[in-house]
Amino acid sequence: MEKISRRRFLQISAATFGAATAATHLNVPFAVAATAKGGGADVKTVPTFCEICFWKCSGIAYVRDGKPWKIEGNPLDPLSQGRLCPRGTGGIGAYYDPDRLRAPLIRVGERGKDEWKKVTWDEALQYVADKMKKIKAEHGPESMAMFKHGTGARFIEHTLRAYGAINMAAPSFAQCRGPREVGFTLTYGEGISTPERTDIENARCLVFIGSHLGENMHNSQVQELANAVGKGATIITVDPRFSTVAGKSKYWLPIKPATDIALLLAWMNVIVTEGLYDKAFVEKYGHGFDRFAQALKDRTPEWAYPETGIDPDTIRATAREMARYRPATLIHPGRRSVWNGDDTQRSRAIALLNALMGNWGRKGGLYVPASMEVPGYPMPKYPKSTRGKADNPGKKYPFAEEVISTGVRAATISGKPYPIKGWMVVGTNLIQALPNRKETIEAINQLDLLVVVDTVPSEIAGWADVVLPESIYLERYDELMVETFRRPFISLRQPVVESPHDQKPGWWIGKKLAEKLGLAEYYPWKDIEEYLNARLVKAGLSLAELKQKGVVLGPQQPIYVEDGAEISFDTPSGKVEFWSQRLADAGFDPVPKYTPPDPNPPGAFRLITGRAPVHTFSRTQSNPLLIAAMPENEVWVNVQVAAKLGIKGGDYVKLKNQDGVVSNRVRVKATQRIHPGCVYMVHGFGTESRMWKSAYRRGASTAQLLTRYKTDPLMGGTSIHSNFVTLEKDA
Ligand SMILES: Nc1nc2c(c(=O)[nH]1)N[C@H]1C(S)=C(S)[C@@H](COP(=O)(O)OP(=O)(O)OC[C@H]3O[C@@H](n4cnc5c(=O)[nH]c(N)nc54)[C@H](O)[C@@H]3O)O[C@H]1N2
Ligand SMILES: Nc1nc2c(c(=O)[nH]1)N[C@H]1C(S)=C(S)[C@@H](COP(=O)(O)OP(=O)(O)OC[C@H]3O[C@@H](n4cnc5c(=O)[nH]c(N)nc54)[C@H](O)[C@@H]3O)O[C@H]1N2
Ligand code: SF4
Ligand SMILES: [Mo]
Repeated sequence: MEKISRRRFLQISAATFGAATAATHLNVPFAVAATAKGGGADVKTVPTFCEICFWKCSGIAYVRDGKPWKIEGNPLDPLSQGRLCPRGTGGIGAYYDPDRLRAPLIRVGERGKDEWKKVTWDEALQYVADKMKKIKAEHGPESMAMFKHGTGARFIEHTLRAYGAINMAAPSFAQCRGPREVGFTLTYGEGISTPERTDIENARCLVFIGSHLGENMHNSQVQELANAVGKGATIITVDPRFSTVAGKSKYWLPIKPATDIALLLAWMNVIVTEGLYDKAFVEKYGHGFDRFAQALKDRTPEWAYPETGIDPDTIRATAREMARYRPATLIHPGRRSVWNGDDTQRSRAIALLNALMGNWGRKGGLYVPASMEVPGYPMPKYPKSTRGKADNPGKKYPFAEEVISTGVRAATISGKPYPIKGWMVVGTNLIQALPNRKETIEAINQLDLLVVVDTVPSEIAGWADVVLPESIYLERYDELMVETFRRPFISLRQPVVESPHDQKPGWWIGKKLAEKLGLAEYYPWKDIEEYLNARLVKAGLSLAELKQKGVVLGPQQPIYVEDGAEISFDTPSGKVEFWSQRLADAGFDPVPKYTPPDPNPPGAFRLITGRAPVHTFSRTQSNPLLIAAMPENEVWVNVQVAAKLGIKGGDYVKLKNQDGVVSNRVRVKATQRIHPGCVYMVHGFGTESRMWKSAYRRGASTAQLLTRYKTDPLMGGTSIHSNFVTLEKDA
């Protein structure tokens, strides 16, 4: 393995722009793929899209003497606009990761004990297929479940659906954006989707209530935020922590954690009672506004003050500031909306505050996204199941619109409504992603088969029966990327280099597994290139063109009402539901209500979490370029609190939660920048997987301390901010 130090990486980044041969493509945007000589080396450029997170920016990878050298944004790409985020730039490090899985593994010892034998792909897939056939024969195909995140899961999921599986869950619903999608759908009849339909760039007033752009590095949004700041937009940030975006704000509201609904209700109270809302919008499109206004009557800033710690004058001033710029005022809907278990109602309050601004479909608000039409490949139909999904029996969570990952886990533990005996896990590290590890391990112990498809020996891989090493994104084709955004576009992931060992792409794994299961008819194409080309030809394009450019734009469509975008609301009333009959019928509050959070136990702090600009959860923990930039996380502690505890910045502590779970040691950041009632850590660190050598026990894990969680009664989302910790100095 070639070793790259951070210093060398930075030198490379600085030197590249001067390399004339490499840079010419910037002026010739229709030929981004090229080969040339640069500084005595063979340099080839290959466009492809990133997988260091799920934003999927397109970049141009440079290959020098057959090795990945660097990657830059593809200027044709509306997501990256020619610039990647720091994680995307460091994505090259995934190729050089010393801990990469190199060959398929089958467990020989006890589960979780790291005793493995290296096997061939044929042996590994035969083993998986035999076990899957047995599960199907004994329990039915529904007893094989899947957990997934990311593009590589596409074809493995296809094989599982062909086999008859129906329980496919992504933690990115119940542990991430689920409450937001459901809260907005209940209000507007549709969600915010990915990439978010937020017109940050054109907003004149931006409100961040818990979302922390600048640390949350979703590339397009960070660039848009910088432009909005440059144009003088007013920024209001509500966060118990002085986040990066708080530093760009006119107002920082250091809210007491878990009291956001009180603030949102008070803001709406001011806007309604002072008549500051968009009356024309509400009259034309609003449903149940009078009952909504009635429900808010007593939710004054004076009422919210003792709950939130935000003084009434600030609440009024910020409410008026929002109203002043409407409809170009955007209350960012956030993304990881699972905080306290009442999150769908909080998200609905955010949806309603946006509605008062009349910003739906408006410039600087929530635009109407556009996408390309790319027909699918004709394929045999999947078998129909007569059994319902296992995650949400009796529709206990009536508004869950996707499979609840923790629901599949619960069904695996209980065997109800029917046994779940196999898990196929692709691109998600369930030990870090799901709350309460004990339950995850209890479920794993019920399984006859646990297959993990990963690129590194993550924690979940350590629990597997079979580990399948996937090629990293720079080494493979994947499904085409067709998403909704400001501008319709399509982008291609293609191999930049070959896999260094015996890793294989997801499409190959899916196809070979289907063959072993007797499901070859679900792969009527010879190889992935044939599949991709067939789809592209139907859209009037070709694989050759995409390979060359990486990204093709579709015709501009109107995304604002001003320019002729259509707006309609797919709700029961056909309008924006200020008052929701659906919620009332299901026994929930038709207008969001506030319930005070559980008080901190004496001497304990609420543990809250978020993102660091140079890491993506646990997926970058052994990327040598990114760990050089940030080797471990820190725990943020209010400086006065630290002084009282006799702790200084730079000290190492261990966190102990209310159930006695103790974390790895973690360094203290003593700062004014955090509310005294909570401590903050970036999520993803502190892995317990010994095989994952360069990640092992660096920093502390928020997930390990997440033993208690509340489940959102509307959609089954699980709260992430509901644990309390004390701090103990590490000897
Ligand atoms: N660099 C980087 N960027 C990422 C990711 C990554 O791993 N790395 N992951 C991506 C993904 S999948 C997601 S879902 C998003 C998540 O990113 P966002 O949706 O932007 O943020 P959250 O993680 O929900 O919220 C974290 C913020 O909420 C604050 N907070 C905590 N408790 C409270 C509270 O009670 N009230 C308020 N008002 N604020 C509170 C925290 O201090 C922190 O600043 O980030 C995405 N972007
Ligand atoms: N405590 C706590 N829990 C959380 C969160 C939190 O902030 N705190 N955040 C929540 C959120 S917002 C989300 S979206 C989820 C995210 O949860 P996950 O998607 O599980 O996130 P990661 O931990 O990054 O795990 C990704 C796994 O995919 C592997 N991987 C990376 N690239 C590839 C690839 O190309 N192919 C394959 N096959 N595997 C790959 C990585 O090695 C890693 O094991 O977690 C949720 N859970
Ligand atoms: S936001 Fe960053 S990590 Fe995510 S896809 Fe874009 S460049 Fe890659
Ligand atoms: Mo997420």
